[in-house]
Amino acid sequence: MTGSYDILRAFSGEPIVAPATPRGKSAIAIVRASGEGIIDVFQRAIAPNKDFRQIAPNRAVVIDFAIGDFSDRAVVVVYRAPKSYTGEDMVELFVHGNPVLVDMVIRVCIEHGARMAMPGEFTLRAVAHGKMSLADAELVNQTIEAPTRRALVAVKRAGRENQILRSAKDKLWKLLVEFSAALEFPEDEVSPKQREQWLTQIREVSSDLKEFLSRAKTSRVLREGVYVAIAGEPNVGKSTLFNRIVGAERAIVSPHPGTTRDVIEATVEIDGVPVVVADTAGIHDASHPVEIEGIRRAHNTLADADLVVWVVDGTSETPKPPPEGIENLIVVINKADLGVSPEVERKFPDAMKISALTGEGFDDLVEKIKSAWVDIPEQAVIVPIRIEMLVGEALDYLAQADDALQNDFWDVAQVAIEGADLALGKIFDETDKDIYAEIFDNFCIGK
Ligand SMILES: Nc1nc2c(ncn2[C@@H]2O[C@H](COP(=O)(O)OP(=O)(O)OP(=O)(O)O)[C@@H](O)[C@H]2O)c(=O)[nH]1
Ligand SMILES: [Mg+2]
Repeated sequence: MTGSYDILRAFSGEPIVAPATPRGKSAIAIVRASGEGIIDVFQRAIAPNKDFRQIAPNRAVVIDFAIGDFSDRAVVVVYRAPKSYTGEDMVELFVHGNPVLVDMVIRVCIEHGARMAMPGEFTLRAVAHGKMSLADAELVNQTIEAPTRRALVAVKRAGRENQILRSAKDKLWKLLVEFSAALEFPEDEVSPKQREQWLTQIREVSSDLKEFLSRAKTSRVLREGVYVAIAGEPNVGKSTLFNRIVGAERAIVSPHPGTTRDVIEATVEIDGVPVVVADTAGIHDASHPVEIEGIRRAHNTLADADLVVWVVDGTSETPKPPPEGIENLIVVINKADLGVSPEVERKFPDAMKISALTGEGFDDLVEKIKSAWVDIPEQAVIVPIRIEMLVGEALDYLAQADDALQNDFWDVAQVAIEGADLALGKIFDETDKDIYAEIFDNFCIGK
């Protein structure tokens, strides 16, 4: 991935252009452009008779434009450096949402000196011009990627709480200065009181970071979602249950055992978490080759799932238990409307009883599914894995520093505090080119 993304080109300020809206028919499509001379490029490319320098910045203006023998009307907004998203001169053109037209505009801009933007290059340029920190830029992407309302709120909260990380870094920096000054004079014994103060400071910072990290870790499920597989013997009502969870007749239901063969997936939102639910083929000793393949796929799906709902037919005289080794499992007795056989009662005394047909017990099952993943804290934050890892790294260093201080290993403590400070610093300002490439390669074109 890295290597293909050329950071230095982004820093060059050369004019770039890209679609800012997804490809496809839409009411409006936006072409976005930035860089040195971009306003001039646009004028020459699409409206040579209009003096773009006369257009007031940050205002939407209607213009007539032409590309070859095609002409149309559009809305244009011109921004002047440094008052723009990227900090450079920028143009945004709002055209009718036809992808052919978007391509034409982009091509003609390229013919007049712009180049196609790399993914996230607008945001990268914003970082380059001090418009936002690297952590802010990552939050821009997380905002776009957040799959649910709850995830969005958690991303925004992380943005506000970046302050926690910044102030942790500031405290460490101050501590480092104080500490290094004291070490300058090794002949002066460090007083026990002084040492206690340093330890207290380190522990305060650690506990702030730990608290932040724990909220980020348990929130990951908001961003990534969970995968729930519905499994069981044939004809127990898996597809009926699946359809009820999804709220639509997605899977075929029939009284014939062996109806479902392919794995059928659908995404629903439960409690702000994106949940992919999978219906699978009934597991038993099959002889039909298509069914055998379906069962093989069912087993694979079970292995991948974060949670398995094993469905048992309550009326069965010979109910089978779920396969061994499933970590996260809920057993439900279905068809409770028809009564439950003594054998089922005996084999699954703790299982909940539902009727996928009538909906009886269904809400309890959803509650149970919800509680199967870790408790997501009220104050959930979603941060990129990169930030999680750097905070974790800082915490490791602080633990070392704590240990070293207690044993009067001053030099070791100093190096460890430096390490923690450096790790936190990287959250906002990274010097490694490859890391930039990795971050921005994941952005949309035009962002
Ligand atoms: N009375 C009653 N019938 C149910 C219930 N759930 C499903 N059924 C019926 O049981 C039969 C099988 O249902 P499906 O949902 O197709 O079962 P399945 O487990 O997906 O079956 P396969 O795909 O063949 O493995 C159908 O006739 C359903 O109408 C229930 O809760 N109560
Ligand atoms: Mg089925």
